[in-house]
Amino acid sequence: MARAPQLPDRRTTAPVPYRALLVNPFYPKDPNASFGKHVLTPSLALTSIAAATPSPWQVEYWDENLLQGPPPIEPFPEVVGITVHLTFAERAFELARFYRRRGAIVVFGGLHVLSCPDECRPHADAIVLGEGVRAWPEILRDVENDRLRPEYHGSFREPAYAADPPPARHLLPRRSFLTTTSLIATRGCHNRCGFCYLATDGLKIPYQMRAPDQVAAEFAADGQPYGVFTDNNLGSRPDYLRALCAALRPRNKIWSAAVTIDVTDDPSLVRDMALAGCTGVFIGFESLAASNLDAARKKTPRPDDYARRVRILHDHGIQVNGSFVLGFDEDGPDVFARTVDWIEKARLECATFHILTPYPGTPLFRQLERDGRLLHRDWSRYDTANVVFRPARMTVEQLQQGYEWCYRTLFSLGSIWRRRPLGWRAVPAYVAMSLLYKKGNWLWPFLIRHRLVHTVWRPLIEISRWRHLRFRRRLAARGEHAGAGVGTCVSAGV
Ligand code: B12
Ligand code: SF4
Repeated sequence: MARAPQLPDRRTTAPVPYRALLVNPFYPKDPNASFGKHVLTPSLALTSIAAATPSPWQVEYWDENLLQGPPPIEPFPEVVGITVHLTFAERAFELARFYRRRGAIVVFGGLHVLSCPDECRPHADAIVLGEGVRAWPEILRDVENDRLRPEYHGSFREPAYAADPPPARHLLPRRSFLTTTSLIATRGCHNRCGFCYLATDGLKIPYQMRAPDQVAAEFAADGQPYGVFTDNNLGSRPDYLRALCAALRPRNKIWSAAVTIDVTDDPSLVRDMALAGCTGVFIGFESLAASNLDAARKKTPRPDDYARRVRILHDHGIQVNGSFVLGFDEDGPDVFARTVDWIEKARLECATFHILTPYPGTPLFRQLERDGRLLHRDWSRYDTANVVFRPARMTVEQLQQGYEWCYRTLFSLGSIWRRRPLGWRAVPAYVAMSLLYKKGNWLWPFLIRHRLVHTVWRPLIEISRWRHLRFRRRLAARGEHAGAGVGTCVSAGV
């Protein structure tokens, strides 16, 4: 899970006209966290643009992280589209060199192209800054007519977003993911936290929403029992979330989504979510210190109210995967034990930890650069698992070791047990899922390589869905407090 597949050293045939290949490059996996999260659900970056491919182009999809080797060279593609994030930019450049040298046209898109265009430009024949669904068909037409431009711009403000075609999920290898139903209903967020990629210079994403019925239909069309919303914040507009829930409810599916904790402002909204099939939420708590949240300009309820709000979600059968950022300026060496202790007391079923990471182009990056606190610009280590700046109130080593300690402690059998759901019926599924997800890093490479991910995970999902439907009937019949703890235990999120 640490090394990219080797590229073949063979002669290739001439590029086949109208043949396009889309590649998600390899990135090394953090051994402290679960390898399972990388095969939970795919990114929508490439399936979204694939859906806009004009005829007679044929498109193939390759995700190097599924451990099936390097991307294909037969038939040799005329165009190779690569998504580029900062952590795997170097691998993207290597792939680009490989395909360009053999005659393919390479196109880059993705977050890193937007934040560091000058770095990406020399490695590709064309780069796309921003939204790609409208640029992709234009690029292919320009290739056909031999008038490819070096740069294309896509606006995330495009009102046509609501009418985008559904992502081409049929291209995905279904057995390789827990679910191929990654969904996206909205983009943007009402917050603009200083450390978030949404605060990147030049990235303007107004909160936009797709028609609830259209999203629900997409969910049904993929035929899977479980869907994961990849939205930055599905709860930014409570009225919209409520309408989406109304559209999802008759489908009898289960799903998870990233939301901010203020979704609990109105417990009736949480109830609607539960009745619509929500079994898990991914919540960026970020920090238990209000001063850190203020410094990041995150508009959020106070940390001393977090536990009560978590209980509202639990009371509605929704499991909570909390995301915590370590290394804010107010964090001293006591932050690790304090955070893990709180997570156990609040009985969060799952949590992810992230070392504060200044993404290029964000206010946080500018501030740390100005203060001379950046340690290097090796983007491959800007993956929230490595310390890349000098922390204010501890040493680099303390932050690194504290981060690793948090994962070790939270993934221990003792902690898994201490955080079990209060309702005893939910405990067996929770324990099974936790062991697979948190203690299975020795097993995941085998499951991924042999495409057994879906087969192994699916029965647990089916049990969760079946239990959820029973719970939901009780919830609908009895009002708000029907019981606790039926979630899928793996909530959306990174
Ligand atoms: C699904 C997801 C994952 C999945 C799959 C990741 C993968 N690379 O395969 C999993 C769970 C495995 C994952 C893991 C991680 N992720 Co992640 N993930 C996401 C998430 C939630 C959704 C991505 C998505 O589907 N977006 C929707 C698509 C449609 O938007 P898009 O990617 O921007 O693509 C559009 C354009 O950029 C453009 N485009 C993109 N590629 C291309 C290519 C071409 C050729 C063209 C023409 C256009 C084009 O067109 C697309 C359509 O408009 C995003 C948050 C988000 N909502 O975007 C975070 C996000 C991308 N992840 C992030 C991070 C940090 C990680 C981790 C490092 C976290 C961690 N510590 O574990 C890991 C490791 C991954 C890595 N090393 O890069 C950050 C990246 C920050 C940054 N500045 O790079 C994000 C933005 C989350 C965040 N809020 O910070 N992730
Ligand atoms: S609330 Fe989350 S998604 Fe929204 S800006 Fe802050 S970190 Fe980003």
